[in-house]
Amino acid sequence: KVGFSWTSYARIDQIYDWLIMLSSQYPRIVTVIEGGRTSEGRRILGVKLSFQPGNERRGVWLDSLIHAREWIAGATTTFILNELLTSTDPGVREVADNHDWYIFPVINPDGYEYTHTTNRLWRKTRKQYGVVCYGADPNRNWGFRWNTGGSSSQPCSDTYAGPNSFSEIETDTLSRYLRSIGQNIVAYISFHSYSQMILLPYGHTARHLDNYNQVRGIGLRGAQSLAKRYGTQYVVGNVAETIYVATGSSMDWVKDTLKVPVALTYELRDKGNNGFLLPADQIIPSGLETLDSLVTILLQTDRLLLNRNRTVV
Ligand code: 0X9
Ligand code: ZN
Repeated sequence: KVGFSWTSYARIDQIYDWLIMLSSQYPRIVTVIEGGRTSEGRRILGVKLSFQPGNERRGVWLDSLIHAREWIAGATTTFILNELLTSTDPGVREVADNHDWYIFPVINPDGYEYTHTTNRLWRKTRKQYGVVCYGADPNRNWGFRWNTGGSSSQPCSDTYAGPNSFSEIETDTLSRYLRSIGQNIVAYISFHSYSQMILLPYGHTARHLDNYNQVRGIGLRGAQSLAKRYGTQYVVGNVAETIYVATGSSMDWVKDTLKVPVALTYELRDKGNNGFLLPADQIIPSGLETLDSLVTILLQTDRLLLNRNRTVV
Protein backbone atom coordinates (compact mmCIF):
# COMPACT_ATOMS: atom_id res chain seq x y z
CA LYS A 1 0.00 0.00 0.00
CA VAL A 2 1.45 3.31 -1.04
CA GLY A 3 -0.01 5.92 1.28
CA PHE A 4 0.72 9.08 -0.62
CA SER A 5 -1.70 11.91 0.03
CA TRP A 6 0.61 14.85 0.88
CA THR A 7 -1.02 15.24 4.30
CA SER A 8 2.04 13.96 6.14
CA TYR A 9 5.77 13.74 5.50
CA ALA A 10 6.82 10.43 3.95
CA ARG A 11 9.77 8.25 4.95
CA ILE A 12 12.47 7.31 2.47
CA ASP A 13 11.11 3.78 1.92
CA GLN A 14 7.62 5.11 1.17
CA ILE A 15 9.02 7.58 -1.32
CA TYR A 16 11.12 4.93 -3.08
CA ASP A 17 8.22 2.43 -3.13
CA TRP A 18 6.07 5.15 -4.70
CA LEU A 19 8.66 5.93 -7.40
CA ILE A 20 8.85 2.22 -8.27
CA MET A 21 5.04 1.99 -8.28
CA LEU A 22 4.86 4.95 -10.70
CA SER A 23 7.21 3.19 -13.10
CA SER A 24 4.86 0.22 -13.26
CA GLN A 25 1.74 2.40 -13.43
CA TYR A 26 3.20 4.59 -16.23
CA PRO A 27 5.71 2.24 -17.90
CA ARG A 28 6.02 4.27 -21.08
CA ILE A 29 6.60 7.57 -19.25
CA VAL A 30 8.38 6.86 -15.94
CA THR A 31 11.79 5.19 -15.54
CA VAL A 32 13.40 4.73 -12.13
CA ILE A 33 16.99 6.00 -12.23
CA GLU A 34 19.83 5.58 -9.76
CA GLY A 35 21.66 8.88 -9.38
CA GLY A 36 24.18 7.66 -6.82
CA ARG A 37 24.87 5.95 -3.52
CA THR A 38 25.30 6.92 0.13
CA SER A 39 27.88 6.17 2.81
CA GLU A 40 25.39 3.93 4.63
CA GLY A 41 24.80 1.96 1.43
CA ARG A 42 21.46 3.44 0.32
CA ARG A 43 20.69 4.30 -3.25
CA ILE A 44 19.83 7.80 -4.45
CA LEU A 45 16.74 6.99 -6.48
CA GLY A 46 14.88 9.27 -8.81
CA VAL A 47 12.70 9.09 -11.88
CA LYS A 48 13.04 10.20 -15.45
CA LEU A 49 9.78 11.31 -17.05
CA SER A 50 9.47 11.41 -20.83
CA PHE A 51 6.02 12.07 -22.18
CA GLN A 52 7.37 11.69 -25.74
CA PRO A 53 9.50 8.57 -25.39
CA GLY A 54 12.09 8.13 -28.11
CA ASN A 55 11.80 11.82 -28.84
CA GLU A 56 14.37 13.74 -26.78
CA ARG A 57 13.23 16.93 -25.16
CA ARG A 58 15.14 19.57 -23.20
CA GLY A 59 15.95 18.25 -19.76
CA VAL A 60 14.79 19.73 -16.46
CA TRP A 61 16.41 18.59 -13.20
CA LEU A 62 14.64 18.83 -9.84
CA ASP A 63 16.21 17.77 -6.56
CA SER A 64 15.56 18.19 -2.85
CA LEU A 65 16.57 17.04 0.61
CA ILE A 66 20.29 17.57 0.05
CA HIS A 67 19.74 19.03 3.53
CA ALA A 68 18.03 16.33 5.56
CA ARG A 69 15.83 18.48 7.81
CA GLU A 70 14.17 20.49 5.05
CA TRP A 71 11.18 18.18 4.84
CA ILE A 72 8.89 20.53 2.92
CA ALA A 73 11.38 20.48 0.04
CA GLY A 74 11.02 16.73 -0.52
CA ALA A 75 7.25 16.84 -0.13
CA THR A 76 7.04 19.69 -2.65
CA THR A 77 9.12 17.73 -5.16
CA THR A 78 6.95 14.61 -4.90
CA PHE A 79 3.83 16.80 -5.12
CA ILE A 80 5.13 18.42 -8.32
CA LEU A 81 6.10 15.02 -9.74
CA ASN A 82 2.56 13.77 -9.18
CA GLU A 83 1.07 16.88 -10.82
CA LEU A 84 3.34 16.48 -13.85
CA LEU A 85 1.89 12.98 -14.30
CA THR A 86 -1.77 13.69 -13.54
CA SER A 87 -2.61 17.38 -13.99
CA THR A 88 -4.90 18.48 -16.82
CA ASP A 89 -4.05 22.17 -16.39
CA PRO A 90 -2.91 23.46 -19.81
CA GLY A 91 0.18 25.26 -18.49
CA VAL A 92 1.31 22.27 -16.44
CA ARG A 93 0.68 19.95 -19.40
CA GLU A 94 2.69 22.15 -21.74
CA VAL A 95 5.81 22.21 -19.57
CA ALA A 96 5.38 18.58 -18.52
CA ASP A 97 4.97 17.21 -22.02
CA ASN A 98 7.67 19.34 -23.64
CA HIS A 99 10.56 18.43 -21.32
CA ASP A 100 12.37 15.36 -20.14
CA TRP A 101 12.41 15.39 -16.34
CA TYR A 102 15.07 14.12 -13.98
CA ILE A 103 13.56 14.20 -10.50
CA PHE A 104 15.38 13.21 -7.30
CA PRO A 105 13.21 13.91 -4.22
CA VAL A 106 15.86 12.80 -1.66
CA ILE A 107 19.53 13.25 -2.53
CA ASN A 108 20.69 12.82 1.10
CA PRO A 109 18.80 9.64 2.05
CA ASP A 110 20.99 8.72 5.06
CA GLY A 111 20.49 12.13 6.59
CA TYR A 112 16.78 12.15 5.80
CA GLU A 113 16.23 8.80 7.52
CA TYR A 114 18.22 10.06 10.52
CA THR A 115 15.86 13.06 10.86
CA HIS A 116 13.00 10.59 11.22
CA THR A 117 14.69 8.15 13.61
CA THR A 118 17.02 10.19 15.80
CA ASN A 119 17.45 13.94 15.28
CA ARG A 120 14.77 15.94 13.48
CA LEU A 121 17.16 18.84 12.85
CA TRP A 122 20.01 16.88 11.23
CA ARG A 123 21.31 18.62 8.07
CA LYS A 124 24.41 16.81 6.76
CA THR A 125 25.42 13.40 5.44
CA ARG A 126 26.13 10.58 7.93
CA LYS A 127 29.75 9.67 7.18
CA GLN A 128 31.86 9.51 10.35
CA TYR A 129 34.68 12.03 10.80
CA GLY A 130 37.04 11.31 13.65
CA VAL A 131 35.68 10.05 16.93
CA VAL A 132 32.69 12.25 17.57
CA CYS A 133 31.69 14.07 14.38
CA TYR A 134 29.40 12.95 11.61
CA GLY A 135 28.73 14.24 8.15
CA ALA A 136 29.79 16.95 5.78
CA ASP A 137 27.38 19.57 4.44
CA PRO A 138 26.55 18.14 1.02
CA ASN A 139 25.79 21.66 -0.17
CA ARG A 140 29.36 22.77 0.66
CA ASN A 141 31.09 19.71 -0.81
CA TRP A 142 30.92 20.19 -4.60
CA GLY A 143 34.07 20.92 -6.54
CA PHE A 144 33.70 24.51 -7.62
CA ARG A 145 35.58 27.08 -5.46
CA TRP A 146 35.38 24.43 -2.75
CA ASN A 147 35.84 25.70 0.84
CA THR A 148 36.76 29.24 -0.16
CA GLY A 149 34.13 30.97 1.96
CA GLY A 150 30.86 30.36 3.75
CA SER A 151 31.84 26.84 4.80
CA SER A 152 33.70 25.35 7.74
CA SER A 153 36.75 23.10 8.08
CA GLN A 154 35.51 21.80 11.45
CA PRO A 155 34.04 18.30 11.10
CA CYS A 156 31.38 18.92 13.74
CA SER A 157 30.14 22.09 12.04
CA ASP A 158 26.79 22.08 10.26
CA THR A 159 28.52 23.67 7.25
CA TYR A 160 31.57 21.34 7.24
CA ALA A 161 32.88 21.35 3.67
CA GLY A 162 34.43 17.87 4.06
CA PRO A 163 38.15 16.99 3.93
CA ASN A 164 38.17 17.61 0.18
CA SER A 165 35.67 18.32 -2.55
CA PHE A 166 33.43 15.36 -3.36
CA SER A 167 34.55 13.57 -0.18
CA GLU A 168 30.93 12.51 0.22
CA ILE A 169 29.88 9.52 -1.87
CA GLU A 170 26.51 11.24 -2.37
CA THR A 171 27.93 14.33 -4.11
CA ASP A 172 30.63 12.35 -5.92
CA THR A 173 28.22 9.83 -7.44
CA LEU A 174 25.46 12.32 -8.15
CA SER A 175 27.87 14.73 -9.87
CA ARG A 176 28.99 11.89 -12.15
CA TYR A 177 25.40 11.13 -13.01
CA LEU A 178 24.75 14.82 -13.72
CA ARG A 179 27.77 14.98 -16.02
CA SER A 180 26.47 11.96 -17.93
CA ILE A 181 23.19 13.71 -18.81
CA GLY A 182 24.41 17.31 -18.53
CA GLN A 183 24.42 18.35 -22.20
CA ASN A 184 20.66 17.88 -22.21
CA ILE A 185 19.81 19.93 -19.09
CA VAL A 186 18.41 23.44 -19.58
CA ALA A 187 17.19 24.02 -16.03
CA TYR A 188 18.67 22.84 -12.73
CA ILE A 189 16.41 23.47 -9.76
CA SER A 190 17.28 22.57 -6.18
CA PHE A 191 14.62 22.84 -3.47
CA HIS A 192 15.57 23.82 0.08
CA SER A 193 13.82 25.46 2.98
CA TYR A 194 13.24 27.87 4.57
CA SER A 195 13.06 31.65 3.82
CA GLN A 196 10.80 32.04 0.75
CA MET A 197 13.42 32.93 -1.82
CA ILE A 198 14.38 32.11 -5.38
CA LEU A 199 18.18 32.28 -5.47
CA LEU A 200 20.42 32.64 -8.51
CA PRO A 201 24.10 31.79 -8.98
CA TYR A 202 26.62 32.26 -7.74
CA GLY A 203 26.95 31.57 -4.04
CA HIS A 204 30.68 32.21 -3.89
CA THR A 205 30.49 35.81 -5.08
CA ALA A 206 28.03 38.63 -5.42
CA ARG A 207 29.32 39.12 -8.95
CA HIS A 208 26.46 38.70 -11.39
CA LEU A 209 26.13 36.22 -14.24
CA ASP A 210 26.42 37.64 -17.74
CA ASN A 211 22.73 36.96 -18.26
CA TYR A 212 21.84 37.85 -14.66
CA ASN A 213 19.13 40.32 -15.57
CA GLN A 214 17.43 37.87 -17.90
CA VAL A 215 17.51 35.06 -15.36
CA ARG A 216 16.46 37.40 -12.56
CA GLY A 217 13.56 38.50 -14.74
CA ILE A 218 12.52 34.88 -15.09
CA GLY A 219 12.79 34.43 -11.32
CA LEU A 220 10.69 37.53 -10.69
CA ARG A 221 7.98 36.28 -13.06
CA GLY A 222 8.06 33.00 -11.18
CA ALA A 223 7.68 34.76 -7.83
CA GLN A 224 4.73 36.76 -9.22
CA SER A 225 2.96 33.58 -10.33
CA LEU A 226 3.65 32.03 -6.95
CA ALA A 227 2.17 35.01 -5.08
CA LYS A 228 -1.01 34.99 -7.16
CA ARG A 229 -2.40 31.87 -5.53
CA TYR A 230 -2.22 32.71 -1.80
CA GLY A 231 -0.20 35.92 -1.63
CA THR A 232 2.98 34.18 -0.45
CA GLN A 233 5.90 36.55 -0.99
CA TYR A 234 9.24 35.31 -2.34
CA VAL A 235 12.42 37.38 -2.66
CA VAL A 236 14.49 36.86 -5.83
CA GLY A 237 18.23 37.46 -6.06
CA ASN A 238 21.82 36.31 -6.21
CA VAL A 239 22.71 33.92 -3.34
CA ALA A 240 25.66 35.86 -1.98
CA GLU A 241 23.71 39.14 -1.95
CA THR A 242 20.40 37.76 -0.74
CA ILE A 243 21.44 35.38 2.06
CA TYR A 244 25.14 34.78 2.47
CA VAL A 245 28.26 33.63 0.66
CA ALA A 246 28.29 29.83 0.36
CA THR A 247 30.79 27.81 -1.66
CA GLY A 248 30.66 24.22 -2.84
CA SER A 249 26.94 24.14 -3.53
CA SER A 250 25.40 21.87 -6.12
CA MET A 251 23.95 24.83 -7.99
CA ASP A 252 27.31 26.59 -8.37
CA TRP A 253 29.00 23.40 -9.61
CA VAL A 254 26.20 22.67 -12.06
CA LYS A 255 26.19 26.24 -13.36
CA ASP A 256 29.95 26.28 -13.86
CA THR A 257 30.46 22.72 -15.09
CA LEU A 258 27.37 22.08 -17.18
CA LYS A 259 26.69 25.68 -18.24
CA VAL A 260 22.96 25.20 -17.80
CA PRO A 261 21.06 28.32 -18.92
CA VAL A 262 18.90 28.45 -15.77
CA ALA A 263 20.10 27.23 -12.36
CA LEU A 264 18.00 28.10 -9.32
CA THR A 265 17.77 27.32 -5.62
CA TYR A 266 14.37 27.65 -3.98
CA GLU A 267 14.13 28.32 -0.28
CA LEU A 268 10.54 27.25 0.36
CA ARG A 269 8.12 28.15 3.18
CA ASP A 270 8.08 29.64 5.68
CA LYS A 271 9.97 32.73 6.85
CA GLY A 272 10.90 31.25 10.23
CA ASN A 273 7.63 30.98 12.14
CA ASN A 274 7.81 27.18 11.95
CA GLY A 275 11.09 27.04 10.05
CA PHE A 276 12.16 23.49 9.25
CA LEU A 277 9.19 22.16 11.27
CA LEU A 278 6.61 23.32 8.74
CA PRO A 279 3.25 21.66 9.52
CA ALA A 280 2.23 19.01 7.01
CA ASP A 281 -1.02 20.82 6.23
CA GLN A 282 1.13 23.28 4.27
CA ILE A 283 2.49 20.63 1.89
CA ILE A 284 -0.35 20.96 -0.63
CA PRO A 285 -0.54 24.78 -0.64
CA SER A 286 3.24 25.00 -0.89
CA GLY A 287 3.19 22.44 -3.66
CA LEU A 288 0.53 24.27 -5.62
CA GLU A 289 2.12 27.71 -5.42
CA THR A 290 5.60 26.33 -6.15
CA LEU A 291 4.26 24.48 -9.20
CA ASP A 292 2.69 27.74 -10.42
CA SER A 293 6.08 29.42 -10.26
CA LEU A 294 7.87 26.48 -11.87
CA VAL A 295 5.49 26.47 -14.84
CA THR A 296 6.12 30.19 -15.38
CA ILE A 297 9.88 29.81 -15.01
CA LEU A 298 10.08 26.97 -17.53
CA LEU A 299 7.83 28.70 -20.07
CA GLN A 300 10.10 31.74 -19.76
CA THR A 301 13.22 29.55 -20.03
CA ASP A 302 11.91 28.07 -23.26
CA ARG A 303 11.35 31.58 -24.61
CA LEU A 304 14.84 32.66 -23.59
CA LEU A 305 16.35 29.70 -25.44
CA LEU A 306 14.18 30.30 -28.49
CA ASN A 307 15.38 33.91 -28.67
CA ARG A 308 18.97 32.86 -28.09
CA ASN A 309 18.80 30.40 -31.00
CA ARG A 310 17.25 33.09 -33.21
CA THR A 311 20.06 35.50 -32.35
CA VAL A 312 22.66 32.87 -33.22
CA VAL A 313 20.99 32.33 -36.61
O1 0X9 B 1 23.08 27.24 3.09
C1 0X9 B 1 22.59 26.61 2.15
O2 0X9 B 1 23.14 25.66 1.62
C2 0X9 B 1 21.24 27.03 1.61
N1 0X9 B 1 20.41 27.53 2.65
S1 0X9 B 1 19.80 26.45 3.71
O3 0X9 B 1 19.16 27.18 4.78
N2 0X9 B 1 18.68 25.60 2.99
O4 0X9 B 1 20.85 25.59 4.15
C3 0X9 B 1 21.45 28.12 0.59
C4 0X9 B 1 22.14 27.61 -0.61
C5 0X9 B 1 22.19 28.62 -1.68
N3 0X9 B 1 23.51 28.79 -2.08
C6 0X9 B 1 23.98 28.25 -3.22
N4 0X9 B 1 23.24 27.38 -3.87
N5 0X9 B 1 25.16 28.60 -3.63
ZN1 ZN C 1 19.16 23.69 2.55
